[in-house]
Amino acid sequence: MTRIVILTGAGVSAESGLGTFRDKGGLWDRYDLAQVATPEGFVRNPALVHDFYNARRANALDALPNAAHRALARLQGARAGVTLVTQNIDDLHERGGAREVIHMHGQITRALCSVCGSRWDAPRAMHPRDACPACGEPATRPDMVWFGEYPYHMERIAEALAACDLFVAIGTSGEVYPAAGFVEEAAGFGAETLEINLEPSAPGRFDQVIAGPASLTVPAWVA
Ligand code: BJW
Repeated sequence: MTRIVILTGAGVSAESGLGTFRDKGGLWDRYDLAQVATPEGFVRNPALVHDFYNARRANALDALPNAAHRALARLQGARAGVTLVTQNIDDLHERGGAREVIHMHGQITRALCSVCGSRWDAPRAMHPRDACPACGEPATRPDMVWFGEYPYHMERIAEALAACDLFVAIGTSGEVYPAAGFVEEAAGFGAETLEINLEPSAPGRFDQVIAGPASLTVPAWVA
């Protein structure tokens, strides 16, 4: 059995209408990431951060999975040994039919209490004074990983990287760690590596590259 780890990024959801971060006109051109995607920014101005994520939650819930999400789900359904790790906080892999997705940067549809650590399904809009259903503290935040925070499920991902025969990165710029280091980690354990992206993110970093829009390249690769 060939064991495959697939890492997806914002590019896989771009053709579903969800903006990427670092492309021209992307989210970080329009918002200051220090204000909206760090724990310090949330402490300074929780209303601003909730507004940012409320708008993105609405967009994510209205978006539909595209052919790339569906193709990855088909691959995972058709064979054993496919670990799908996403940096995306949308649920388009699940709605595209994937049976198991590791959300290393959290999920926009979930809420987290920063006092007691409880998690629950987020309402469509969240507000700074929302009380935690478990402890009652008005300390709720979107359940996601901001800069300076420790990504989720790292032990499980490390195990999959160490055991895989093929590592595939799809639609990610490879600028944000620790995800950006997965290719070297997998290669260090002997895996072949493949990048599928609009354009190669870092020439020479992967053994092979397939360039083009994910909605075309991913179904063609999976077929
Ligand atoms: C298409 C396409 C189409 C477009 N088809 N493709 C040095 C070493 C190690 C760490 C650091 C370091 N210096 C600083 C750090 C820390 C920091 C970091 O990496 N900073 C860098 C900017 C340098 N990292 C952290 O703080 C992380 N935590 C951490 O490191 O903890 C310590 C630790 C160390 C070691 C092990 C374990 C832990 C946390 C990072 C959290 C990132 N959070 C965000 C926000 C989440 C919530 C939200 O969504 O708002 O996650 S930032 C943002 O970037 C989001 C994304 O998941 C992430 C990655 O972006 P992605 O997906 O790659 O998108 P883009 O826009 O960058 O790229 C899109 C790509 O798609 C492009 O390549 C396009 O070409 C392509 N594309 N259309 C195919 N149609």
